[in-house]
Amino acid sequence: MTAIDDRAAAAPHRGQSLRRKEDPRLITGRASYTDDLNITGQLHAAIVRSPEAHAKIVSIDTSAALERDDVVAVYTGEDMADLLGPLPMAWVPPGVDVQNPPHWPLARGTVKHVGDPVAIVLSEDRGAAIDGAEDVFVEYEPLPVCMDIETALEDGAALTHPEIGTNKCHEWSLGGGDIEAGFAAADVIVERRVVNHRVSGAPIEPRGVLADYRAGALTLHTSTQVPHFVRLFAALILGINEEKIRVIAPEVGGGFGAKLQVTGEEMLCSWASRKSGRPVKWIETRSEHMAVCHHGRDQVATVRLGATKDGRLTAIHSKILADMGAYLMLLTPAVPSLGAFVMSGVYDIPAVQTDITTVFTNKCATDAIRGAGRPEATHMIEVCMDQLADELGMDRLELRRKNFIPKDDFPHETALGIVYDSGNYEGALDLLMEKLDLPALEAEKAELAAKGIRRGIGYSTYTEICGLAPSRITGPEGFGLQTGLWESAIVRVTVTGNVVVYTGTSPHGQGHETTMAQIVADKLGVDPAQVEIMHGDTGTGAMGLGTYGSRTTAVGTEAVARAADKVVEKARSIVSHLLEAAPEDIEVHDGKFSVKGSPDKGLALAEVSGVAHVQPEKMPQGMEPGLEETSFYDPENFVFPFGAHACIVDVEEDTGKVKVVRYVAIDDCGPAINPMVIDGQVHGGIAQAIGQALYEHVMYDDTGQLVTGTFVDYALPTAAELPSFETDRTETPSPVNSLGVKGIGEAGTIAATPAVVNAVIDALKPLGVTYMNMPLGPEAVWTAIQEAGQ
Ligand code: MCN
Repeated sequence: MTAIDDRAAAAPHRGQSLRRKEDPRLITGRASYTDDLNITGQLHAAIVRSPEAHAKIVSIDTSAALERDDVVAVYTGEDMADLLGPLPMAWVPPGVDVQNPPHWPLARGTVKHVGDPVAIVLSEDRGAAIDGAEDVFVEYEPLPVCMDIETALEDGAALTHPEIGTNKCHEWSLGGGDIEAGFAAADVIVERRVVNHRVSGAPIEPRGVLADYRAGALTLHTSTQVPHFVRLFAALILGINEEKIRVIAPEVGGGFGAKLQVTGEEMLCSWASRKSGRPVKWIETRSEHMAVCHHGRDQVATVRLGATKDGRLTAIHSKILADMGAYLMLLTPAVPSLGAFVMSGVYDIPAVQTDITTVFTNKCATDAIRGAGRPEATHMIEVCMDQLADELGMDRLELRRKNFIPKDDFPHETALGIVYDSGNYEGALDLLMEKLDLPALEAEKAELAAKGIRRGIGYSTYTEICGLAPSRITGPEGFGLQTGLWESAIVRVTVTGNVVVYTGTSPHGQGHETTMAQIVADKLGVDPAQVEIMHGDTGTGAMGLGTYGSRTTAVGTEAVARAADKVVEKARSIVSHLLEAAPEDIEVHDGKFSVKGSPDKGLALAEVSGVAHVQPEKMPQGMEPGLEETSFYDPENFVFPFGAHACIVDVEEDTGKVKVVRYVAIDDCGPAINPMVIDGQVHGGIAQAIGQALYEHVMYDDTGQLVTGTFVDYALPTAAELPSFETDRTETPSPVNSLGVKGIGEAGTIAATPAVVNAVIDALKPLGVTYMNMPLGPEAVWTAIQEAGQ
C-alpha cells in the first residue's frame, strides 16, 4: 500500500467529496431561519432610525405612535437607563490608547450616522410596528459631518465625537527588521496610494432577533456567527446571570463577517422583552442592513516597496488610514491590525513596517467582513509587486519566485517574529501555470486587440493568517483581545451507537455538519450519516468562540477530533478488557474495534456503547459508565494557508467594461477533509472579491447620506457576471494540529482582488494606464483610458 492508500483505509471518509448533510433541508425550504420562528404572545419591533448623519436630538415625540390602537409600547434611549454598560468593543491592546465613545443600543442625545437607532416601537403586528415608527416624531438639530478620512485629522475638520476633541481613534504599529536600512539598500522603490473601499457583507438573510425574557431567564434566537459572545455580553449589559441566558443561532443565511458582532438590536430586543413582559421579534429589512449592519474594509494606505536592481525585496512599509465609522463595534479597530501580521505576504523581506491610524467618521461602523484586514494587506503587496516588476523591467512571476520563502525554510519566522507553519509557494505557482496554458491566452491577445478588446492576465500569490486562536498570542496580554481564543467539543456515543457532537463553533454556510462528521466517522468507525453535529446553541454544553477568521477547521474541528480520540481510547480499553487483549492491539477497522490481525474478532461501536451504558459492570474496574468525552483545544500557533491565483480579463476599450473570462485558483489548506466543500468556499470567496474589485461599493454623499442603500445601487455580482471558476489544490500539512489542516473560508476574498486589478492593469498597459484603484467599474476604467491617451 502507498501512504495515500494507508490513509484512505484508516480514514475512508476524509478527503472525499461527500454531499453536504445540511443541504436537503436547505434546498427544500425545510430549514428554520430566525424569521421562521414565532413564540405565542410575541410583539414585533420596528426601529426608528436617524435620517441625519450627525445631529443633536432636540425632542422625541412618541405620543402619536402611542395613541395608535395597534402600538403596545415605544421606548427611547432615556428609557434604557438601567443598562449596565454600552455595546462592547473587545480589543484593548496593551499600551495603546484607543478612544471608544459609548455606543448605546438607542442613541442618547446625539445621532452619529444615518440609521443610528433612536426609538423602538412594539406592536402585535409587524406592519403596524413599522407604521407606528413613522408616527414617532424626532426633532434634530443638524451638526457638521466628517465624511473623509484623509481630511478628518486636519485642523478645523468637523468632529464625529466633539467631546473627545479629535477624530483620531488610535494609532498602532507593527514592525520588524531595520526599515530605514531596508529602503537604503533598495535600488528601486515603488510608492502607491492603495485604496480598499467600503463594502457590505450582504448575506442573503439579513439579521433577525427573537428575544424571550420570562421568569428571570432570557432565550435569544439571533442570526449570529458568535452565540457565546452574544450570551456573555448580554449578561454583562443586561445584568442577567450568564447561566440564565440561552442564545440560539437557528439556520443562519450567510454571515460573511457581518454577523460576527454583538449588536444593538440583540440587546434592545432582549431589554424590550424584559420591559414589556412579552417576546420581541425584529427582522432587519435589506435597506436597514445596507445602512446599519457593519461594513468592512475602507482603508487608504500609502505603500512603499523596495528592491535591489536584481529584484530582491529589501523592505515594505504601509501607512494605513482606516475608517472606523461612527462607533467601535466588537473588533472595529483590531481589523486593520490583523493584516499587518502578513504584510510581507509570501515573500522573505528583511524589513517590514505597518503604521495604522484609525479615524472616526459619520458613517456606519466598520468591522470584520470576510478576510478582515488580510484582503487589504494582500492587495497592498500584490498590486505593488506588479508595479515593482514594471519598474525593474522584470517578469512579474520571476520577481515573485525570486522572493518566495523557500519550501525547505519552514517553519519560517518572518521579520515580524510571526512563525509561518508550513508552505510550498513554488508548488502552488507551478500548478497554477500548468493549468493556465499561458501561450494560448497570449495568442488570442492580438486578435482581440484588433476588435478593441484588451486582454489582461493578473496574478496574486498569497498567504494569510487564520485559525484565529492561540490565546497566548491573541489574548489580553498579547494582541489584546479581551478573551483568549480556543474551542471546545463534546463527543457523545448514544446507547444505540450513534454519535452526537457538540461544538462551540457556529457555522452559517460552511458545511461543518458534513466535514466534522467525516472526521468523527473515520475515528469511530461509523458512517458519517450516524454522526450529528450540534452547533450554534449556548444551551447544549460545548463552549466556544464562534465561526470567523477561518478558525473552525484548525481550532474547532481539531477540538472535535481530540474529543473523538478520547472516546476511541475509552472504547479500546473497554474492548481490550472484554476480549482480553492489550489496548494497543485494538484497532478501528472496517467499522469494528478489533484485535490486530483478527479482524473478525471485535465489537462495533454500538456494542461498545451498549456495554458502557447498559452493562457498565462489564467495563474495566473503576471506569465510569457512558461513552462521552470533552476536549478544550488552544493551539500553539496560527495556521497559514496559501496559494496562487490568476485572473484573465477582457476590457472593452470603448466602454471600459471589464469581463472576467477565466479565473484559476490553486489553494493549499492542508489535507482536504472535503474537496467539494473547499471548492464551494473558494468559489464564494472569489465571487465576493470580484464583486469588490469590479462592482460593490458602499458610498455616502458629502452630507452623510448613504447612496447605495439597496441592491439596485449596491451591485452584487450574479452568476451572469462570473465565469466558472477553475480550482485545484496542493496539500501541505500544517504541523500545528493533528489533522494538518488550515483554513480556506476566506482564501478567495484574500487572494482575488489583486489578481483582478493586476489583470485589468495588464490589459490597459498598452494604452498607457499603469495603475488604478478599485472598484474598476466601466466609468473609472473608461476615464483612465481617456486620461492615459491624452
Ligand atoms: N475544510 C476542509 N478541508 C480543509 C480545510 C477546510 O474540508 N483542509 C472545510 C471545513 O471543514 C469547513 C470549510 O472548509 O467546512 C471552511 O472551513 P474554515 O476555513 O475553517 O472556515 P470556517 O468554517 O471557520 O468559516 C469561516 C469563514 C469565514 S471567516 C467567512 S466570513 C465565511 C466563510 O467561512 N462566511 C461564509 N465561508 C462562508 N460560506 C458561506 N456559505 N457563508 C458565509 O457567510
